[in-house]
Amino acid sequence: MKHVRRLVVATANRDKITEIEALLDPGVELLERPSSVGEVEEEAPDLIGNARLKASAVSDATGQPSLADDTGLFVAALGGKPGVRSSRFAGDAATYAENVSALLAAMDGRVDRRAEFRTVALVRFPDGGEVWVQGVVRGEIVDRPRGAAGFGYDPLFAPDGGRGLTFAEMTLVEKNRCSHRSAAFGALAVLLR
Ligand code: ITT
Repeated sequence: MKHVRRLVVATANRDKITEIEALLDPGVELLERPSSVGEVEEEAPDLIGNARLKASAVSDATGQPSLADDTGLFVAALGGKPGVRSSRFAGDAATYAENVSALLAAMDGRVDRRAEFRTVALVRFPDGGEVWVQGVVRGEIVDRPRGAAGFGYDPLFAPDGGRGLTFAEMTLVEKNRCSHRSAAFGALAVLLR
């Protein structure tokens, strides 16, 4: 639909950017988020809304197309939590380790361990146009953290078809072959070619 070569990245999370860099077409250059754009309050009720808030703030400030990734872990037994509040499950400014502990505690004794990661990847153009896609991976919450790779909830999430390994027990290349983020960015690449 639009042939895009350069995108200003709207996410501030370095761990997500590392995965995105490996997923984008080599012909697409990612430009750093300008420090003049302050932190954007993620107050929308869904991933698309938050992705749009982040990308609009950056494309408005730079006059360039901007790329946002908004991701959440949706756990069936918790009615979809932590969901859009995944970064703040254990409280504002929670660390990854605190969120992992809070999720393990919330899952204590639960038989239904089904969960899914969802990523919305959204590109906002300076004229206000946008394209977005969603990638989903289903799996389950394991009963103790396993693995040291990845970030966030990776030590607790074993994707379906992943030989029982958690994302944190996979290399970046393995995670990027089957993750929510790779599904989203694969679909986005087709739209931007
Ligand atoms: P930005 O707002 O700067 O994009 P963020 O960390 O707030 O960064 P998200 O709202 O998209 O990003 O993600 C919410 C949380 O979900 C994030 O802090 C991680 O704890 C977790 N998360 C996101 N992607 C993940 C992944 O691939 N594996 C494990 N956890 C992930």
